Amino acid sequence: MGGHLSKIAETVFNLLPRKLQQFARGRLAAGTNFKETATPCGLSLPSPVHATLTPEEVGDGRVIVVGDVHGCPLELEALLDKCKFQQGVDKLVSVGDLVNKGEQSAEAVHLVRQHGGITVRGNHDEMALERYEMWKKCGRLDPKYAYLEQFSAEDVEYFRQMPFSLSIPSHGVLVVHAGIVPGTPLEDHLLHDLIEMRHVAAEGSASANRYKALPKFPRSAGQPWANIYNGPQHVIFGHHARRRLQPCRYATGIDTGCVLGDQLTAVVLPPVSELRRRGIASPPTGSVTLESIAGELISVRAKRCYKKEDVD
Ligand SMILES: [Mn+2]
Repeated sequence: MGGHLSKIAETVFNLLPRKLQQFARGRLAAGTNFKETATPCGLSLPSPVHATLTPEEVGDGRVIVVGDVHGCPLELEALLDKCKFQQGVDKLVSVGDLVNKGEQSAEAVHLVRQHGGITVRGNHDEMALERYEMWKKCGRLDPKYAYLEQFSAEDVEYFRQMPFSLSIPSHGVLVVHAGIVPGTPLEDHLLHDLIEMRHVAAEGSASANRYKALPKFPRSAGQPWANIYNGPQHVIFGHHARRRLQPCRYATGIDTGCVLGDQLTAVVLPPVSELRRRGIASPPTGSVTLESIAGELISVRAKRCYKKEDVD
């Protein structure tokens, strides 16, 4: 299962039209050992593709991981206030989808950058970057993406360099936008799956414990990946607003539908000194639950409903 694509096949693949590449990527199984040379929208890969927030960078501050902001800077500001975010001490991390759906996408980006935030790439960030590059190439800007006119050169570079995952070894945490396929090493994932997947299905015999990410269309059965994921890292993710908070054992989904008028949620990870005080090793051993690293959920209510409930 999961054949290895030869160098020639890889070259041929990269010559295919972008839309066809996207379609094919959505249908390749994770773990096919296929080295991607572009992002799912055919853009340049960020460097690194998979980033790490080192213990030195974490220092003795908290790490505050916020859910899908989707152009709602007022709620993000309120959430950081409620968390008593300390600039220069705490680290801000976003699970991605800073833009679209809400009314203040550019302001949301500026607010995250002002706080020195690291954003893990979401499908909407990827789409926004694609529209930007198209605009610069063809001179036409999709009116839905008019906010891109407010982007500075630094904002654009920030988007180009958004990693597809962020590992935080001090707390045994991995942040991705959408999810990971249980049992598949991070490096073997299709980038498309990391920013798009919601459900997985078993592959092969039931006892093999192998899974594959299911495409969004056609809508198919399967189960939310976080229900069967069992570590070792605790995965913090967004993307699945319809399910709101997903407090699974080894993964926590924090897209609580702010733009839909519900809540914006953060996972607050305590400083390393606090872990020590509680007798918790850093890095933690074994499979990490939110409780085992004293992670805390903090939410604020949306000021209003900016967009009607939908499926993506
Ligand atoms: Mn998303």
